[in-house]
Amino acid sequence: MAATTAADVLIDTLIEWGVTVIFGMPGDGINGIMEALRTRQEEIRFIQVRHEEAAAFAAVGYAKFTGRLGVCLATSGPGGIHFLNGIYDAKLDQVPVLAITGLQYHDLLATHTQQDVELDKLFADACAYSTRIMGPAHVENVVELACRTALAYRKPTHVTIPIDIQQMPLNKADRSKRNVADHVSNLMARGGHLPDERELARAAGILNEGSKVFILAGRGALGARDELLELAERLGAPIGIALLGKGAIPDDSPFATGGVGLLGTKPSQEGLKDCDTLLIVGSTFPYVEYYPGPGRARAVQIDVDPQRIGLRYPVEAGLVGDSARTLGALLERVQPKSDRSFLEKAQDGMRHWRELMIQRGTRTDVPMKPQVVTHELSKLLTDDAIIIADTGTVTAWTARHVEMRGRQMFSCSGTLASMACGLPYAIGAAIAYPHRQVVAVVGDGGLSMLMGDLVTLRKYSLDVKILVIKNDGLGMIKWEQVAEIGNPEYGVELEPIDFVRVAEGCGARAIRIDDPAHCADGLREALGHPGPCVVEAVVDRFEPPMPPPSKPIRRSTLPGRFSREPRIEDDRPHHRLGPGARADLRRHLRGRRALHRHGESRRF
Ligand SMILES: Cc1ncc(C[n+]2csc(CCOP(=O)(O)OP(=O)(O)O)c2C)c(N)n1
Ligand SMILES: [Mg+2]
Repeated sequence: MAATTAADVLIDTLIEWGVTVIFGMPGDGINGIMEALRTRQEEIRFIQVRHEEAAAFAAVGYAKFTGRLGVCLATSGPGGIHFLNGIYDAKLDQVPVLAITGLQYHDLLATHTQQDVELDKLFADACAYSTRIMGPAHVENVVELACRTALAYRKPTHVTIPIDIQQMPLNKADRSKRNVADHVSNLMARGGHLPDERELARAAGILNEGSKVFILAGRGALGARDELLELAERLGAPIGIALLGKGAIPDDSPFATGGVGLLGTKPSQEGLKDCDTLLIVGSTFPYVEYYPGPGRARAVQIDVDPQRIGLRYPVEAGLVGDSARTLGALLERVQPKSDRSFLEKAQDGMRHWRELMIQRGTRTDVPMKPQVVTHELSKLLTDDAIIIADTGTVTAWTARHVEMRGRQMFSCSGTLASMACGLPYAIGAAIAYPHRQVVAVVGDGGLSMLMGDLVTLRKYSLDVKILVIKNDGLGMIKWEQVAEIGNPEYGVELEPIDFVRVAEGCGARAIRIDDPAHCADGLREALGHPGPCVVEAVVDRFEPPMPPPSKPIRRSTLPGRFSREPRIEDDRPHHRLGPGARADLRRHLRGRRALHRHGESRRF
């Protein structure tokens, strides 16, 4: 029997940690690891992608939707470098991901040799733990710690291993004297995550004293649906959702006011503005300007991570704990409120908001409005669908028009807000849940970045639907240039791609939709197709994601001169971002102001 190599120990340790899938791309810097994977393919699957960034994003998507460790593998130098965007996505959205890379021959490192990139240093900022393996007897010690660190702190970790060490046999004689064999355990111990009693009492007191309580729920609230709804019922509190928490409660709940922030709803923003008490559950939603002004509301925050308490809003009580358990403990301590007027006002607002969304989502204009596509999609999704949004105006259309229900799950690159995550997240989701509907809503810009991985859908027969909203442009940035800043658009047009032909070339089914009258039929056909399918939805390229600002807009591109008014969708008409957009805006804003830019002022 062949001797056990360092690479064998690496893969065996992952198997002990319950890892069943690795996303990656081979290379000469990881041939030893690939051989260990080949010989263990019954226990651990290697999913080959076409770009290491896609492997990292796929691992993030897999980890987000399963709560398990996502693992990705890349070769030395360029392979590892390609990982970085996905690994930072994991860092910023707090996702357990282990990146494994190859390193040059241990005795040639740092000598300007081929692919000589010290990846442990490169990953040091992104990862909670990043280290290089120094010999076969080092492998288990390091890899088990990398797995535990990622899972315990919900952060990315990284291990890099020189080419030659990968293939070295694990030899007893090579152990240092203190490295006793088998001294580590491949055990993940989980804590109870229950907050301090005094803080609980203080928090309950604050909630009991408040008369207008608003709940802001984020990703940390995803497993706490029943407790959230029960507490909202008891407090007569509306619940607004930070984007990563989409799906924490069903969108048709009487307590739901939908999203918060730029992509959120007016009732959520009004709730945040008018509440006297704010309960933040598992969210550090970063746009501080959407919170109540500091000191305007008394606040309680629940977060599993003590470092994040008080990060965005001055809270009086911080409950460090798991959301479901902590909400359960609060439920035992808060009194029911009989005054429902704050909730009823939010419910009125939501009735109006839902009508507005239906109006926006059922327009019959040609070219088709992008809202029509996500509006129709929402109705056709199964109750356990997994929905992913890429970054751009597509995020807005998905956030507003896809209404969560049942066991549906949602995610996006929330905090890094990276383009191109959509397709690889969907790969990760479909590998984890081959029998669930997986749909990614992506922009033409975002999809074109990692489009090669459409063929990965075919290779592994993944039942993924990619809905590309084709507006021939970087829509979000175009809107920012024209409507937010007031500049002419520049560098944001995209040379059109025929995604139908690209998809077909990659072995996927493809459907084009450009007529709102046939949108539902086209989507139904795509969703009903067993296997990968790309829907190219050709939409109005001039549709902006928001109405124009009521006050300008950022008066200048200089720091510190931005309008601090929180911006949200409302029922004012959208002004097209096409030719004449600036004239439109000029009319809208009635020439009330001059733009000051770099010392000069000009009217627009
Ligand atoms: C990797 C990356 N590059 C650039 C950006 C900046 N950015 C944010 S949204 C956006 C436009 C996205 O265009 P597209 O994917 O076509 O979506 P659309 O806005 O048109 O819906 C850009 C360039 C980003 N967030 N991520
Ligand atoms: Mg676009």
